Amino acid sequence: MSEQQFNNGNDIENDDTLLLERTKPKLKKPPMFKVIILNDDYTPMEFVVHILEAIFGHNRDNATRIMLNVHKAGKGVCGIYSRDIAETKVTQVNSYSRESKHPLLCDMEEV
Ligand code: TYC
Repeated sequence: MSEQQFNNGNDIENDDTLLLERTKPKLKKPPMFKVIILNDDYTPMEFVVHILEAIFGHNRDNATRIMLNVHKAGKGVCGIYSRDIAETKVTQVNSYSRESKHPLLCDMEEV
């Protein structure tokens, strides 16, 4: 087969080189995930603030603001992470809440 038959029309050619250029970039950006905390009627506000500080790294003012927003709106974003980190945080929150006998739940959704 001649070199010409490999050329899809997007290539740059001269006498002795053939540079194959991709039409699409090969790598897609990895998806990112929002970690969402859900309101309930029983988990103490202080426990939610503690979770937001200890697991998501928020300072006390931001943790309190996020907690109060979830209390009013029903749910809210704790942070945005790669799939693995988001899954780990969701497991940490749900395990710690269950161990502490609080019904607090957390989930993730793709951005
Ligand atoms: N609604 C809870 C209360 O009144 C507080 C709370 C806030 C619980 C946020 C969960 O994700 C939550 N004690």
